Amino acid sequence: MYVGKPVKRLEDPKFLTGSSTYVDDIELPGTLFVAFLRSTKPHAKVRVRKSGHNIFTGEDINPGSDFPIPVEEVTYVGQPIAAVVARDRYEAYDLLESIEVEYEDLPYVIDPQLALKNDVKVYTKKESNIYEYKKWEAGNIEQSFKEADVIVEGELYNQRVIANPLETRGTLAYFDGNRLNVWSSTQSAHYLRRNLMNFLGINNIRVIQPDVGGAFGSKIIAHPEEYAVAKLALKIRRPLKWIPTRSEEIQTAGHGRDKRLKFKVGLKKDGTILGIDGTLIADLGAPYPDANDDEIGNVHSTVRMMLGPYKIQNIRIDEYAVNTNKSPTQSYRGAGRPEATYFIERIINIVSMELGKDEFEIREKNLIKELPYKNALGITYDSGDYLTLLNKAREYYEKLKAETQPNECVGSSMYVEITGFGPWETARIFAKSDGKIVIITGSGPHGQGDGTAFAQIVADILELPIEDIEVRWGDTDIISDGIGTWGSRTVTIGGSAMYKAAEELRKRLTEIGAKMLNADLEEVEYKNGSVIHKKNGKSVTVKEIIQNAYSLGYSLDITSVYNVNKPGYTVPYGVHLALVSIDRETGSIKVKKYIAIDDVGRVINPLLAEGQIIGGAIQGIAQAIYEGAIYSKEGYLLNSNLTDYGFPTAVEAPKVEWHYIEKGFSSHPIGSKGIGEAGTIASTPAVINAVEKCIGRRIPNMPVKPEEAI
Ligand code: MCN
Ligand code: MO
Repeated sequence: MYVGKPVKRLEDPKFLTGSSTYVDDIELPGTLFVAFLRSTKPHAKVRVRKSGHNIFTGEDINPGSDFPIPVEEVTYVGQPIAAVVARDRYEAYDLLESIEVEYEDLPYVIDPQLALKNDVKVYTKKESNIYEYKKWEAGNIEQSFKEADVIVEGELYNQRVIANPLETRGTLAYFDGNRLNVWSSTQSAHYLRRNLMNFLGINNIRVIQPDVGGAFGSKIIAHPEEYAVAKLALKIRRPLKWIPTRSEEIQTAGHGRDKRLKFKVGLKKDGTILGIDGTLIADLGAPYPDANDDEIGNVHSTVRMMLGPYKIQNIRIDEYAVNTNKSPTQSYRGAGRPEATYFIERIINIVSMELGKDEFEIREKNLIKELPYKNALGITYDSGDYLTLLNKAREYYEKLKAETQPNECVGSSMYVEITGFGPWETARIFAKSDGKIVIITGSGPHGQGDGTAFAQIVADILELPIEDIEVRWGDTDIISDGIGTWGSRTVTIGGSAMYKAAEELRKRLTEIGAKMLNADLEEVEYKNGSVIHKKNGKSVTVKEIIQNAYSLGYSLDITSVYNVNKPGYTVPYGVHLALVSIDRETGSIKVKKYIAIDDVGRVINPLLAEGQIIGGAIQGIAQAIYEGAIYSKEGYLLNSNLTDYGFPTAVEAPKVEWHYIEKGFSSHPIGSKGIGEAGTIASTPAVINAVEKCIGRRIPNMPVKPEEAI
């Protein structure tokens, strides 16, 4: 059995030996380089002077519309407004400087709370800045507040952070006279293909996802530049490559979170939470349909998961999702759930400080103890044992507390989150004549290691050594359709599709084996990679079966689709702990130790899962104490480079210890739940809660500044 074991990543040899291939490594003869001119105004009427045949504007790409490239009106600094095509990137960036642009300034609004007033329009062609107002209500909040002994109020801001994967976005597009070929640093080849088909109005498109150096949600949607490069490739008929600079990347892609909650919570003296009343303001940044549609789903997740693992029956949230003249926000690791967990777990800490009680006591008092459970806003928590995990975590918490020195505190957070989204995923499996089994996923892993997990699953079903399995993905030509890698869905949903395809292949191999043994199906069994006659003991190996399949009239090429039943997600949970040390003279904060205890159902590969927790935790720790997009009043991102933007490195990384229990399996055949985002979701509040305890004052904003920690 491979499932459950720490199998080393099959992906790694090529990365470790430097033989991986990212978009920028692909060289096609005659490639031209594309660069984008970007708006220097937060809001303006714009006119780009076309002073050469190699300068292209919105009119060339999307005539008559401001999307994806504006023809008339820009709405944020950094928005692409024209493209140049040149022999190389140096010539391209030089050419950008020669373009003349006329701006006619329009009033702009940077602060979402001001934008809500609608005094200044973010985009003159939109009636209101409010993208969505929604009232969420369950139970009876007024009544619950009447019954409360204590009411605690506050405001919490989950700031705008930037995904910043090591590899920026990037696209190479080439129309070969027959079809459009697009190599892109994306989280899904098939999803990008669908987007390009819609935009370009042609179907003959092949999308290839080469090796991708991280994405963290920022490469789900198609960005304006990806649409533009594809369109220009059709016009110019030369291979076109676009690779943004790091600053362009930080300025314009992967912005996430940016949600503010004003809350009132009603409590009994014993810590029972009766109800939460609040106003949520989500800053969507500038209008861009792909990003805004993506982010609004995350806003809903924030509200619906804000009840955490607690049986709170009364809630009322006024949700405002509002546009501003800043870069659009979009999915960023956790996509709405980090904000939800942040809000509820910060409330738990604040309340425990107000009542003078231990936070674990408050948690236990309010904890959901029987599952499945439907929360007041309709989210079903499918399985697990929250109390057992909480108690186990409490032991680690006490141990960590015993280790603390002066000016050190232990913070904690407990999360539930939604993962493993449907509605479906595909898997293809085929046998090669050399006896190797090729498996292909319709999803798009980009660093997580799902390929290794898929090979483990298939090797177990076919009872073959993992070395016999070859894993592929990331090309719309090799599998008919697919969804992608996000929402911590890939191993659970993509893995279930693999499971289904492998079972089907095993059945077919057994059938062919029986034929070769001149036996009925009931007379044989599949075992250890062979089909064996139960009575006479004769057997044929998978390799022999593969070599005879075609002459016996069988194809060994199967594509399976795995469909997800309602509710269409599965809910892991866990408790994370951060031991934080503060230098009260300099205000410097360090996370010294980090312990995570999770239940993600069946752990397919503990090495991969632990890696996700380590990386995720560091990302979330960085949000608490290092990161944040800083905008000037005039709408300029002030920290759009790696010197100014707090980016965690190994130096800042604490030792992360990971423990897991397997109490809450999902209903999917492989029993797993997602873990790809859990670290990011749980760590931020754990760290802030620790800092808050140490300095004894409420922390409304992140990252915590040194002057606030003295
Ligand atoms: N795993 C496991 N057992 C489980 C759950 C997961 O062994 N019960 C393993 C899987 O085999 C896989 C990894 O953990 O290797 C993550 O699996 P899963 O939770 O299914 O998440 P996805 O593969 O769908 O990854 C998406 C998730 C998201 S949404 C973001 S954002 C994110 C993340 O993964 N972006 C990442 N982790 C990232 N890691 C890297 N290196 N780069 C990114 O861009
Ligand atoms: Mo994601």
